[in-house]
Amino acid sequence: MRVLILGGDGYLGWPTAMDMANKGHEVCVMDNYMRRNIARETSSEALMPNPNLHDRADLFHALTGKRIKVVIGDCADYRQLSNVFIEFGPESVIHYAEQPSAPYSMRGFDEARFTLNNNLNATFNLIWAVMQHAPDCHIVKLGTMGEYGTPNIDIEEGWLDIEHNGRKDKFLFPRQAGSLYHTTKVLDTDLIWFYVRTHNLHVTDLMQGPVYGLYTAESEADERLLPNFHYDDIFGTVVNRFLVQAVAGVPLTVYGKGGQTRGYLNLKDTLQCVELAMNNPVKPGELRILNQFTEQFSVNQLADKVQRAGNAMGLNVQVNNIDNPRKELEEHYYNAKHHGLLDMGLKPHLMTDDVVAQMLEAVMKYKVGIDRKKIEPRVRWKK
Ligand code: USQ
Repeated sequence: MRVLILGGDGYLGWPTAMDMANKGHEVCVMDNYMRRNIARETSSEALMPNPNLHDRADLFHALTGKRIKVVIGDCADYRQLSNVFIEFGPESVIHYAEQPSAPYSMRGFDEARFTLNNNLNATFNLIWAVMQHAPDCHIVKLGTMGEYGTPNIDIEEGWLDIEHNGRKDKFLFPRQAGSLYHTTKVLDTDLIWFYVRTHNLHVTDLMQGPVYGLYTAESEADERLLPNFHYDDIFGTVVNRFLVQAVAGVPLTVYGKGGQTRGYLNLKDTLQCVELAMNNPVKPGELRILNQFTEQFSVNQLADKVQRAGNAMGLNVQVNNIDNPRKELEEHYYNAKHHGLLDMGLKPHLMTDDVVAQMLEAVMKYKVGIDRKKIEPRVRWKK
């Protein structure tokens, strides 16, 4: 299949590109280096060295004989995206091309406006590029579990059956996000659902929880192929941050009471989920929504896991409940359904003590590069 990966330089985009190319697909990645630029502007660079996309693709070719086509371009610019569609003719497109950081989106007016414009324009342009140049192309779009927020009822997979005044209908599950970034994903969903209803697009929306981990099959074989592994407060997700903190001897930064519960998944499982969605496209006029995570944990449970595994390795891991920079519920009900991907064949890599220990060992190899200034939260939600 010809697979176009938008946001192909990212933490998820690059491993997905290698995985797809290794499985025999013809892969093109498009990226404008937005994350690299924001990381430089905000002193949030990744832990491991990150060769640019051309160099990574050359290295991947030298190691595997397989090619990944690289386009440095901006999906929020319709002309650029349109040209890629015309030249490459994708049969599937995987849409990661968004500003993915909740804290960055809450930093101030410029960052909020950029996140809103970038994310909505990229999605809107993708919809139009598909309609104009590749109407049969299946869109696999990365949504986020954060769109649902933390409601006091069970979270269904995308949709909710409602009975009201004796009549029944099915609607998108209510969304109430906790950051401007997450809100742009809600707006994406509405935009996509509108065009699916009216223009027969076919779309799978993967509602993903926070991802953790460093290695996939390709980077296990050669570490120069590692993804951008962040541990800063802007791009680092909580598990990756805790791993680095444990190795650096910094007490784990549990925000507030630590009862915040989310659905988590291993980077390896993101690849499986995206592949399952791509290989099982939906019919035109259908929006399939799948909740993409494998296990639910509170922040306190995650801290316990990292502390236990770290201490067993002699790291003396401390945990510190610090003032929560975010506005979010710190104790709440959370029960999110996630059957769809399991039914399609997902084989989860769960967060066992061994898995945590392996990740800690991997981070230890890069300990010398840890910059402690990147760890403390620098962005506060206005309360
Ligand atoms: N947290 C801490 N300590 C930290 C960092 C985070 O307690 O040092 C807490 C946060 O307050 C939050 C939870 O851990 O309650 C998860 O935070 P996170 O930074 O790992 O995840 P989040 O900001 O929600 O965003 C990340 C990705 C985003 C993706 C989302 C999935 O950056 O792109 O959409 O995970 S979800 O969280 O399900 O919305």
